[in-house]
Amino acid sequence: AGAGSSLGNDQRFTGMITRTSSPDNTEFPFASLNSFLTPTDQHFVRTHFDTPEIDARDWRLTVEGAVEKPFELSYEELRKLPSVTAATTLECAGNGRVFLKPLQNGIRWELGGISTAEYTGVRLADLLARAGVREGAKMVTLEGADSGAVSGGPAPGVIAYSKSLPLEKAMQPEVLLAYRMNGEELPAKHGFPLRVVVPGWFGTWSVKWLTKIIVTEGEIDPYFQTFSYSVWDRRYGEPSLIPITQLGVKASIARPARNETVPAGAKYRVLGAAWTGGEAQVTKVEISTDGGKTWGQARLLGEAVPFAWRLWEYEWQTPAAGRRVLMARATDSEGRVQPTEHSADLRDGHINMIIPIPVEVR
Ligand SMILES: Nc1nc2c(c(=O)[nH]1)N[C@H]1C(S)=C(S)[C@@H](COP(=O)(O)O)O[C@H]1N2
Ligand SMILES: [Mo]
Repeated sequence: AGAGSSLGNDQRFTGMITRTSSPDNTEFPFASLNSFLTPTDQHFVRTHFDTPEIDARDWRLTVEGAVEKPFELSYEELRKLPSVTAATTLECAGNGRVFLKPLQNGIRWELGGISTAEYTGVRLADLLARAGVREGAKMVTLEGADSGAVSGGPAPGVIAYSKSLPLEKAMQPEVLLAYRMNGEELPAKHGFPLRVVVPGWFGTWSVKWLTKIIVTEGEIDPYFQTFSYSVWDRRYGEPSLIPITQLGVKASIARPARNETVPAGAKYRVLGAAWTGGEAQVTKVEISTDGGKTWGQARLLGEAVPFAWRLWEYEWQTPAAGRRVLMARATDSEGRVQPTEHSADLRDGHINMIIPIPVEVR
């Protein structure tokens, strides 16, 4: 059950779940979780605009702004640079949104707005070093080739999908510009020819179809990290909007699925995944099969992989017939415990409260 291997039993892939088809937003059916790495064609897809069609021969990546030596790279040049390969879990900030009360606008992800893949690419830090970031620079804007008119509330008209990463995070060795996914060429829907992978932070930072890297001396928080993908921060008293960054500590139950019927008086293998943000590791997953009254400990499978989910299992001796509610709760190496309730300050993203899974024992 470690990296790459399959859990072998109870495979139940029933097809991807289309949330919207134009633009393409597709959910991984989480109940079919069966391996550490999500097969590429089962990886969830989150797009805000139409998927751009890019011919790798015409595509260029430019590095510009507050740098000593701006430059551009072709796809071929890029692939000749030293590369690294690492598994990363991407989670959409809206994963689990359908379980928020009251129901929120936005894509109604259930549990499968999350997947794990192995990415190969160059370190963003290497390209920034080559360009020579100027003293005092603060942010690194990553711009995708996709654009469109955003709607709903104050809207700036037609904009590209872009994120501005603090320089400090951009320089971390785990942040990649990836051109391969699970050992194959990056598919169009996941950002061909090149995407950013920002491990430990919500998927929104991992800009697909990357064409521009712009270093700025000023601090900026563009549309996709203020109007959306932001949370209320009350550190200094007044609520102010700040971009979401690190994933929350979270365990999700894959099997049984919601409202599944499980046999009474039998051994049932409860299975799921758990993950957390930044550099932390999941240290514990607890399971309740009685709606949160009592908790037992799940077994963590495989080995801890930095910036990736950890699969877990729990053997449940099922009771006599009746309704039961299962819950999973993760704890991480920084002592953070998955909350029971969603904080309203986290708005409709950054969803990591415990999600009860009702089942029918029969
Ligand atoms: N250019 C671009 N990059 C993007 C997006 C987008 O709409 N355009 N969506 C982001 C969001 S919100 C998420 S969760 C991840 C999803 O990556 P995936 O589609 O490969 O799963 O891509 C991010 N990168
Ligand atoms: Mo997302």
